[in-house]
Amino acid sequence: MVLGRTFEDKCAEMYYRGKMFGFVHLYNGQEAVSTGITKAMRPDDFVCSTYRDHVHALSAGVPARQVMAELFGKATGCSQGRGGSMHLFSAEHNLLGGFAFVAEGIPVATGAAFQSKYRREVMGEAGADQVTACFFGDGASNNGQFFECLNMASLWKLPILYVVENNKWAIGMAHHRASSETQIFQKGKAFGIVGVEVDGMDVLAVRAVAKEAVARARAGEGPTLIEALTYRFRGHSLADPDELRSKEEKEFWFTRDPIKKLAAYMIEQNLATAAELKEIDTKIQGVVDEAVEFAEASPEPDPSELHHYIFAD
Ligand SMILES: Cc1ncc(C[n+]2csc(CCOP(=O)(O)OP(=O)(O)O)c2C)c(N)n1
Ligand SMILES: [Mg+2]
Repeated sequence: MVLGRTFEDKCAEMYYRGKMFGFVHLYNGQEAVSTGITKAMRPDDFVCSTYRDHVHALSAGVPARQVMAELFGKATGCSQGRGGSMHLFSAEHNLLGGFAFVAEGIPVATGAAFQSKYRREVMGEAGADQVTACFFGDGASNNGQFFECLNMASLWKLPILYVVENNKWAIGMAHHRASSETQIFQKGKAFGIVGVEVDGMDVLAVRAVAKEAVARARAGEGPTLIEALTYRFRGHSLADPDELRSKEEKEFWFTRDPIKKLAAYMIEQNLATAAELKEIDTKIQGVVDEAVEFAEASPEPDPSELHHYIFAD
């Protein structure tokens, strides 16, 4: 979580210094969701993200230097400089993307879950028991692809976690103004899918829910719809002046900061001292600073490479 937060703060700094281009959507405030879900999974499981994807990539194990280099458009980036902020991808870390269109990842993740099941049951590959985590927002849950995919995933009992990061807003559209049923997890019922609501500012609560969902998926019992109640601490993107959300609302959620909450819990339970937590901050700051140095020093993609990867080689 500290890596995610520190990385995103550094992104904001680099964006305003003109080091990266296009839209950049930061994840500050939502770290407990990515960490709680992904750390309950295996490294060979699949993760599918949205345009708010930097921290999902980091949680999936993509090194910070590769993510930062991608944001700088450099050849050493995880998408070799072709993707940028919204199109992070790593075959090595089973990160399926990075998608600019709202809800675009949902069918891709559903397909990933389908191939695990198909390889295992039809092709007889015993080791093909990977689970997929599909992250998306409250706004995306009103898109048709969500409903089509829930239907098929339930029908085929696919090994997938649909993780809705309900941060109350879709750009400037408040969730309660856009959704006929504001409790998104309730929508699982219509498809015979287990739906769970969890405090998305509490990493241990998210992890507990994720563990159960992963076990269900791995055992062939099908998908889970997890609604994590969370909040983004910054504007929709770095181009958003964030004038639509009230000061009171923001302040309410700042007090529930998932990193501060876990730190307080760890100190109270004698699991760590303040000095040890400070050491983590210092170490992570070093990782992020090194990622920037790496990105700055890396070469631009070679123009002769431009046509690679447009079609499968
Ligand atoms: C298909 C499509 N429609 C509209 C947009 C413009 N758009 C970008 S982000 C966004 C809001 C999505 O909100 P949500 O799913 O809650 O995710 P969050 O940004 O809150 O993480 C919209 C409407 C888009 N990118 N794709
Ligand atoms: Mg949202």
